[in-house]
Amino acid sequence: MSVITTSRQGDVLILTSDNPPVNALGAAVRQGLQAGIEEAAGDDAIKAVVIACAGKTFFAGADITEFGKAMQEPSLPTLVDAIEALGKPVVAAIHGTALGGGCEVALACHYRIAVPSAKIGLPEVKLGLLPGAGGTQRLPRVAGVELALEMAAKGDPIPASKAKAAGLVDRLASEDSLLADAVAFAGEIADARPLPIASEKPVTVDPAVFDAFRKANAKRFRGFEAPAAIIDLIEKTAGTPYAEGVQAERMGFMKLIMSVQSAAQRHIFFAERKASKIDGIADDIALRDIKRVGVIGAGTMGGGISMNFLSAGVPVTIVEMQQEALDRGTATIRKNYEATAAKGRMTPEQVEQAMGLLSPTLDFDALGECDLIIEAVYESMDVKKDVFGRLDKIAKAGAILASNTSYLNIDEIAASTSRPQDVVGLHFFSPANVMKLLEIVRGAKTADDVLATAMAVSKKIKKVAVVAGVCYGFIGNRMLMPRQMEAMKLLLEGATPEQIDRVHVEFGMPMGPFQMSDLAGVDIGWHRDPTRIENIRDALAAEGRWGQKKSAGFYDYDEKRNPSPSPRVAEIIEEFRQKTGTPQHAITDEEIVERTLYTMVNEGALILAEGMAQRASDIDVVWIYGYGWPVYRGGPMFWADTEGAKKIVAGLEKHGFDVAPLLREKAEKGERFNK
Ligand code: 3H9
Repeated sequence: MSVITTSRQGDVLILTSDNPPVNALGAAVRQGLQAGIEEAAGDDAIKAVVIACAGKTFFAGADITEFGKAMQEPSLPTLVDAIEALGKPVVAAIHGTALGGGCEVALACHYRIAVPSAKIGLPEVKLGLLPGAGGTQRLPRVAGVELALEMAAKGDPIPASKAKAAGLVDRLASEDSLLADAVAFAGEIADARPLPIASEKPVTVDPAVFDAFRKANAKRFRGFEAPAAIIDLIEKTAGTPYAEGVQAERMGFMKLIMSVQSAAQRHIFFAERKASKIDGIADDIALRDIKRVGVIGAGTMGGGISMNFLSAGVPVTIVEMQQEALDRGTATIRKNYEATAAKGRMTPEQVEQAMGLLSPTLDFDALGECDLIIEAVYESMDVKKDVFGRLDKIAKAGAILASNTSYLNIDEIAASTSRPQDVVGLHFFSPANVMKLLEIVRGAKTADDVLATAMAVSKKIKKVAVVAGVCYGFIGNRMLMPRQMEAMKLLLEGATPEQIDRVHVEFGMPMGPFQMSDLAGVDIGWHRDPTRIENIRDALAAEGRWGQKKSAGFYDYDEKRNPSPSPRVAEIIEEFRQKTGTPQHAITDEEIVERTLYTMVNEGALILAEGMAQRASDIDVVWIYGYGWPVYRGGPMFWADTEGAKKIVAGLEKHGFDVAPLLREKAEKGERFNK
C-alpha cells in the first residue's frame, strides 16, 4: 500500500501520509505527494487540496536516514516548489509536530490550519544543518525575519497559538476534528484568488536585527557552524528574489551536510535514541509499576532527584534523619520551583501541585509503601550498606532499590540485601533536577525487568539514560579521572591552570578542569586535615581556597565571580614543582589535548572492551549530556573517529601511556568506534 492515500470530499482532494513513526518525508512520501499534486493539476473537478498526516504527527522532517545516500526524485525542494505552483489552493492540516521539511511543506502550502496542541519548528540547526527546502526563504516572508531567526537558528518549535499570532498558521482547528475543519477551510477558500504564495511575498527587515541577534546569542552559538550559517544566509538573502535566495540556501545546505559538525550532531540524535535499547532485553518485557518513589536524603542530590519525580506527577516520600535537614531540603525544593515560576516556566498552581506530591518524613519505615526507593546519602560503602540492609527489612516485595552512588560497587551494596535482583544504580548528575544524564548501573544480579523499568522511569522524568556496568566511576566519572590527573601533572610540569582551561574551552567544553573544580568545590573529597598536604589540591584546600564559594580556588574571584589568575596559586604550584623536583618543559596546547583528551578516549576504549558500556555511542551520550562535551564534536568516541585512532595511539605513545588494546586494534585495522 502506498504511504500516501488520496480521497475526495466534494471538490477537495485529500492527500494523507501514513509513514510511521513520525511521517518523515522519505522518497515514497515525496513521490506520493507529487503524484497527488499532479492528480490535482490534471483534474478540473478538483478545486483545492488538503495535505494531512495519519498517526501521531504531521511530517517531522526530511528522512534523516537518507542523508548521505543518493537522493531519489523528487527532492524535497522540488516537491515544495511544485506544491506552491499548483495554481489551486493547498491547505496543510497540522497536528503533532511540523518540523524541518514538514514545516517547509506547510510553508509551501497556501494555507495552514493546526490543532492547538501542534508545534511548528525548524530544528535542522540541531542536526548541524540549515533548512534546505525553502525554509530560510519562506519563513521570513510569512512570519517575519525576527521569528525566522529565532526558529531557524535556535531550532526550538513554537506552539500553534504563537504560530497563529505570527501569521504562520491561518486558522486553529478543533483538537478532534482537524481533517473536517481543514476540508471545510479548503472549501471556503477554493475560489479565492490571488493565491497567497509565500515565495512571492516581500521581506521587510531592519538590518540591525541580525547583529543584535548574533550578540544576544553569542554564548549559545559558540563553536557551532550552523547557527552562524543560518543567520548569514537570512541576512544576505533578505533583499533578494526567492529564486536567488533558495539557490544560496541549497548551497549552504550542501556545505553543512558534508561537515563534521553535522555528522556529529546527527550521530548524537541517533545515539540518544539507541541508548535506551538494552542489549539482551526484549522491548516488550513486563515492567514494574512505579506509583510512589522514596528518596533517602534531602540534601542537594536527594532534593534534585525528588524534583524530577514531582515534576512528572509521581508522589515522593523523602526521608531524613534530622528535622532540620528535612525542613531545609523541603524548603530548597520549594525555592527551586518558585524560581522556575518566577521565570514564567511554571504557574504558581503547578508549584503547589508538585509540592503537594511531596511527603517529607523522619520515619524510615514510610518507605515501605514505595515502589522505587533511591538512596542519596553520604558516599561511603559502610553507610550505603547499612541503608540497604535496613531497606531490605522494610521495602515491599518487588520494590526497586536504587543507589545514587557515583563510584561505589553496586554488587557490594546489593549483597547487603536478601534481594540483589531488585538492586540497581541510578546515578544522577548534579544539579539532578537539571542535568539530562542518568547512568543506570546494571549489577551482576540486577533483574532484567528492574533494568527495563529503570529505563522507562528515566523517560518519564525526561532523562537521557545510558546503561553502565559496575566499575569505579562507571562511564562518566571513570573517564574524568585520567583527565583530572593529567591536568594536575601538567601544572607541575610547567602549564598554568589558565592555559589548560583555555585549551578545553577552545575545544568547546563549557569550562576547563580547574574552572570545574572551582565550581564544584576544591574541598570535595578532601581529607579535611590541613596539616596533611600531599598535592596542590590539598594545599589549596588547606588555605581555604575551596573555589567560587570562597572567592578563591585555582583562580581568584571578584564579587561578581569573574575569575582572574591567582599569584598565590602560582606560588603554590612553584613550591610543589620544587618539592617534587619535577622537570619543567614548554607545554604546547597540543600536548594538553593529547594528555587530557586522548587519555579519556583511551579509558573509553577500556570501558568498551570490558563491556562496561554497551556501545561506543553510549559513551558519547554520557559525555554530551553529563559533562557538556560539545555536541558538534559528537562525544569522545565520535571525536576519536574524526581524529583517527592512529593519531591518538601515536599521541598517547609519545607521552608514554599504556594504549588500550581495543584502541590499538582500531588503529591497526583503520576502524572506527562508531560504525
Ligand atoms: C530536514 O528536514 C532537512 C530539510 O530542511 C531539507 C531537506 C532537503 N528521519 O524521537 P523519537 C525516528 S532535517 C528519520 O523517539 P518522539 C527516530 O530515530 C530533519 N527518522 O519519537 C526513532 O527511531 P527508532 C528535521 C526519524 O515521539 C523514531 O523515529 N527534523 C526522524 O520522542 C521515533 O522518534 C528533525 O530534526 C527523521 N526526521 O519524538 C526532527 N525523526 O524508533 C527529528 C525521528 O528506531 N525528530 N525519527 O529509535 C524529532 O525531533 C522527534 O523524533 C519527534 C518525535 C519530536 C518528531
